[in-house]
Amino acid sequence: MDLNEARQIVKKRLKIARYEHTLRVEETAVELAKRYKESTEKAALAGILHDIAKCDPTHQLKDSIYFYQLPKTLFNYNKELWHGPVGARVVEKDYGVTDQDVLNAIYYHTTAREKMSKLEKIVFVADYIEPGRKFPGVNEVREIVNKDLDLAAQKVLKNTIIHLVNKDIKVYPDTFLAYNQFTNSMRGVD
Ligand code: DGI
Ligand code: FE
Ligand code: FE
Repeated sequence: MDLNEARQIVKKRLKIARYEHTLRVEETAVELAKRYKESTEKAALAGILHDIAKCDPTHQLKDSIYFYQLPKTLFNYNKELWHGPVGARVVEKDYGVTDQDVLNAIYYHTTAREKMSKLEKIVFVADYIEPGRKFPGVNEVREIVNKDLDLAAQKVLKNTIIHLVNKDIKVYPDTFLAYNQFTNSMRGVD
C-alpha cells in the first residue's frame, strides 16, 4: 500500500481531528526514523495507520477482538487499549499490509511491550510527542528523544503509568513489562 492510499483510507475512517493527529504522528515518526536510521517509509506507513481503528464504536471493537481472535484479556482493561490490536489486524486482513514490523508497531502503539523493535519505539514515542500533544512532561520527552530513544520511551511509560495510577485505572501488563525493561537498561542492568 502506498502512503497516499493509506492516507485516503484513514481519512475516510477517522474523524477530522483524529486524521490530523495521524498526519502529525506520521511526520514525527519520519523525523525519528531519520535520526535513528530506520526506514522512513515504514515509519510513515505505521504512523498513518496506527489509529485506524480509533473511531470504531466500542461494540465494533469488541466484535473485532472476537473475530480476529485477539487476546480476551483485553476486555479486562481499559477499552482505550483495543484499537491498536484491532487496527493491526484490519490493515493486515482488509488492506493487505504484510510487513510484520509495521503491524507490530500498530498493534503495540498504545501499550508498548518488552523487546520492542526500533520501529515500534519510534511510533510509540511519536504518538506521544507529536506537536498537537499537551501532556504534562511532553516537552521533556521531546528533548530526550533527540539523544536517546530508549530513555524517551522510558519517560513516556513512566508518565503514562503515573497518570493511570493517579486516576485508579488498571495498567496493562505489557506496559509494566516495557517500563521495567527500559528502566533496567537505563541502569545498565541488561
Ligand atoms: O490513540 P491515541 O489517543 O493517539 O493514543 P494512545 O493509543 O496511546 O492512547 C490511548 C490512551 O490509553 C492513553 O492516553 C493512555 C490510555 N491507557 C489506558 N490504559 C492504558 C493506557 N496506556 C497504556 N500504555 N497502558 C494502559 O494500560
Ligand atoms: Fe492510539
Ligand atoms: Fe495516536
